[in-house]
Amino acid sequence: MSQHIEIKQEIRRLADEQDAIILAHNYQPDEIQELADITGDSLGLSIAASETSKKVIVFCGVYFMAESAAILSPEKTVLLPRIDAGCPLADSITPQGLRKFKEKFPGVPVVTYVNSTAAVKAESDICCTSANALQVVQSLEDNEVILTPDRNLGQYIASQTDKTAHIWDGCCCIHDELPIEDLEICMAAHPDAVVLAHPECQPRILKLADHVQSTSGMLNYARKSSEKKFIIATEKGLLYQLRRENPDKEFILASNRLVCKSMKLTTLEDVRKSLATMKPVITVPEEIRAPAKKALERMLAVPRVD
Ligand code: CIZ
Repeated sequence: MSQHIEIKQEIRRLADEQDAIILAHNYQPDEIQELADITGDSLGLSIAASETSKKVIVFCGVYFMAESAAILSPEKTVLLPRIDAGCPLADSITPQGLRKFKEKFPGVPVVTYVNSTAAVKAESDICCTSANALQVVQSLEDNEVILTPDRNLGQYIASQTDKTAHIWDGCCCIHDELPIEDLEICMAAHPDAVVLAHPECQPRILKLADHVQSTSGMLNYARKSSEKKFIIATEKGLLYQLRRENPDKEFILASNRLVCKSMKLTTLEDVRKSLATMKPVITVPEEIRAPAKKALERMLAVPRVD
């Protein structure tokens, strides 16, 4: 414990020295979220990164998130303490794969979830998050859309709109593989709990949920709700913020399988080392950054509803 205090003090000293802000995604380990200046979802953090006056962004999350920060803030130094923190969902689609998919549906706009690489965003017309996907799709005049890369989010959005959706077959294995039996056991043990599920879960899980929400949506919902007990069907890390913000409420993880190894890679020592060495720096080549930024900015012009 005293070791934690010392390393946190050292990180704070280095952050001041380097003029750095530390951002942590909602799925990061508890001690990283505790250390961070700001916690949030990937888009919220990238917006915070673009608005800060700090010169250095330490992004505790996975690769595509640091890329989004670099897309929106090319003048800042973006550090990703664990260069090996990837995202299987983002890796489920390549720019070449998307180009081929687009050829099947000429002229149909591509809506790409922010959980994607910069190169895939660059091939897209507009981005979306799990919090604003429906608003983004509805904001388009077209009656047909291509939704990438998450098939569960795609199917959920398609079920909420009259538009024809062509959906890429990717998924977040953590959400997709949530066993329905685990949720059912949890619901039977806590019949008085409200079930909040992330739209990256399979449709059969979403059918059992009282509300389908992004991570920021779940945080808002729990904050405002007069209910006292919640079953949470998303990555375990979100429980840290939910419990911190709502000490009078109970939060139960729907399954102990809801743990993303990539999200849990970052340690305090990684953050310390990253600030001490100013590595690894994440940059996005300009020919990818400019069109990817366009897709992100087009999304940012659509009002965000949580
Ligand atoms: O976009 C994000 O940050 C993720 C991974 C999930 C969410 O719902 O916020």
